[in-house]
Amino acid sequence: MKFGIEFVPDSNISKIVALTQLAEENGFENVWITDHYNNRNVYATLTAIALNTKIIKMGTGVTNAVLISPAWTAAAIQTINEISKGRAILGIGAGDKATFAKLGLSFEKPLTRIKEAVQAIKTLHQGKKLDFEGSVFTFKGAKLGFQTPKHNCGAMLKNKAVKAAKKAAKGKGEPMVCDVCGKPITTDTIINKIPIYMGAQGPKMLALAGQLADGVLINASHPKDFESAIKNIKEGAESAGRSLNDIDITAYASFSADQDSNAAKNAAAIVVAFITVGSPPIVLDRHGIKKEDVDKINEALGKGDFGAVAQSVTPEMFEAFTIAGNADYCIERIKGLEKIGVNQVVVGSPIGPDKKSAIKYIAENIIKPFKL
Ligand code: F42
Repeated sequence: MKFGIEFVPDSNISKIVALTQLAEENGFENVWITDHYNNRNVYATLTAIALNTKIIKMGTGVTNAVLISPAWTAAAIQTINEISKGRAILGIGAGDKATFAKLGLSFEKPLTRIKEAVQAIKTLHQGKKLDFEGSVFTFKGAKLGFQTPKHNCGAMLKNKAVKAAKKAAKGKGEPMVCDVCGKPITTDTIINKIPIYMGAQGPKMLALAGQLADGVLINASHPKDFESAIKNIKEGAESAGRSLNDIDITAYASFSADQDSNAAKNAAAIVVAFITVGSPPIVLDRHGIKKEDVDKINEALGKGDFGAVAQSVTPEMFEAFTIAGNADYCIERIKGLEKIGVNQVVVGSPIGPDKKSAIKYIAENIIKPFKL
């Protein structure tokens, strides 16, 4: 099991950087930064993280292809890959419908849009010229002006190593030797690729991720929601001649840990309330959540009474939409996810009653036991 952490850049970037450094020191492998137009910019945040960390991998969690052209996204994440010395991951999804309405943008053909965007970004990352006429995007000879090639051992490569490999492939001269693994750098051992993860919930989007993506970020925390999701991903993967093992299945979960279970739950109550009211009836039914209980939350939200909102969250809602409790409880929940095929847990909002203490608590009492 891998552990990642999510931050929403709704506070000063220096604070996000400090929390990421703490996560890095404490064994989290990935940091994911959410992307909404009204928060600090995701790439500015990732730049600051890249310059101030050493090993943690970093991704957009997730950007979209409605507000931003795939060509712009391809260059932006490749820039982060260069600054971070090969640690970037692209997370991309259909985007937030409610936000787009505020910006006067339409949300047409989300599935087709993401499919074309991911294909375009892959081509651009390979350094190829993009000539493409799709039903959403058209590209006429677009090409990125820079590359971030890696050796297959993970080491970043300089241009002269790539040039030498190309010449050697034509029988002109010898390839250079990698400083890190000591093996020759040949055209066969050069990787021009940034992992692409798709944010997905719907059956078709999950299947598309199975066909195209290196990983899927699924906004859920209960095994019941992953059972059908993994089935959809598997179908998509198999239709493209891939295996489920090729895809990093990630639980992008609301999480709240503290040695005091009640404190952990209280910290998660508002997040759970928002997930509940935003969930379709099919998901509410799956978890036995009654309509009248959801109505109580909506009523309290309408009055702006957040105390009543938190009080209205039922045990079924906590169970369905968050992993909140002490370490023993969280470990049991993560084991349940692992059993059905989840490979990565992203510890998302609220993380705990106090983010700093929660990161240390999770590292010591949850990540360590998993790594033993
Ligand atoms: N959104 C953000 O804007 N910012 C974030 O930081 C963010 C983070 C995030 C993290 C994890 C995650 O899973 C999602 C996240 N999201 C974030 C939300 C994400 O951007 C998507 O909105 C979210 O994943 C919803 O996607 P979905 O998988 O439910 O897909 C929607 C669009 C859907 O309706 N899917 C249907 C399905 O079955 O999967 C397919 C719909 C379809 O087939 N459409 C046709 C087509 O061509 O697209 C057209 C149909 C027609 O009639 O027009």
